Amino acid sequence: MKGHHTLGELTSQPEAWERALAALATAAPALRGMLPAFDEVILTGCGSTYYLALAAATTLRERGVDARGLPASEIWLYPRSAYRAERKTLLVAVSRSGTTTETLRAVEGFKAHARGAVLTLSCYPDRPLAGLGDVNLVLEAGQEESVAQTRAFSVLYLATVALALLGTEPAAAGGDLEALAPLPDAGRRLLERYRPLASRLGSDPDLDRFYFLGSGPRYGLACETSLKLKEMSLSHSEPFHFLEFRHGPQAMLTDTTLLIGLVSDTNAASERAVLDEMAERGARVLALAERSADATLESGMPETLRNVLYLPVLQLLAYERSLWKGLDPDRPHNLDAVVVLDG
Ligand code: F1P
Repeated sequence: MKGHHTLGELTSQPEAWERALAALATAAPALRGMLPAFDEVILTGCGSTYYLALAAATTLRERGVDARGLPASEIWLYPRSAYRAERKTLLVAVSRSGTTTETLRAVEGFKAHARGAVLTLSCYPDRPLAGLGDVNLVLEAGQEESVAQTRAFSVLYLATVALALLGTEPAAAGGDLEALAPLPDAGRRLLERYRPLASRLGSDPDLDRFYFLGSGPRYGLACETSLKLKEMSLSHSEPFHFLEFRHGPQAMLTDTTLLIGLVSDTNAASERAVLDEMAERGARVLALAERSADATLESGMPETLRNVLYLPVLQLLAYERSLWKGLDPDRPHNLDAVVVLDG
């Protein structure tokens, strides 16, 4: 059956999050208080895991950590612009497969030339990346058969939220993984409640382009969910920071556009204003927010901890669009699960 693996991986995310949270609780002593020892944290990956790095870096910055997200290829090929040897840096390398060439090369180069340490986040214990770090976290709950990441992404992203919670100074708010415990139930509810909405929009013949808007940590998630739509359904899809959409991209707006907003609490008014304005110009809108939206998260959790909940409905949208176009979500056109470079 087309999309069999993707659907299974996508819908089993709440159980995978439960397993991941248990694994992270076991790993907590290695992460607790880890970050203040470093001048800077650089997070890296490729494709989905690069977008994860962007989202995670912003979450860390929100908690007072000097953090950046970079594609692994930039760290490998442009080390002088990526990090400074005199700064004590933590490199957090993220990869589902643990075998992506650029990520392995980035870590090897960093270990040879930088001052600091490496934390790896991956899903398979026997793959090369899982042996390269000073601390290696393997989240087996993220393993998957499909090419496009869904469950792996959310599980690895959760690991970075745990790092933000545990790794910052004890004085910082939160501080414990208990705060993440409501996520699996909230995820279950979202998957059940919004499957029909995702299916309706996914099979809507009057849509031909999709723009994903997200700010703060949600920009990385907008990039990832936009990538899902591209990979699985070969649709025209782009991510933007919310207010950036007015600065050019809105020229592309048509009445066949679906504008998808990952709306925050903090800046809800400014973000909703963009969606409303574009709706007036003819776009269709899908807003996701904690409350009062087309899809509501209803987590009752602090904003920085609940961002993973924006993912399931949008992953479902990509899956449904792919099926509607007669494609196989498990096997995107022209893509392999891992990019391994020769030489
Ligand atoms: C990263 C990745 C995937 C993408 C593609 C190629 O892999 O870029 O995100 O979907 O199929 O590989 P990984 O390093 O996280 O395993």
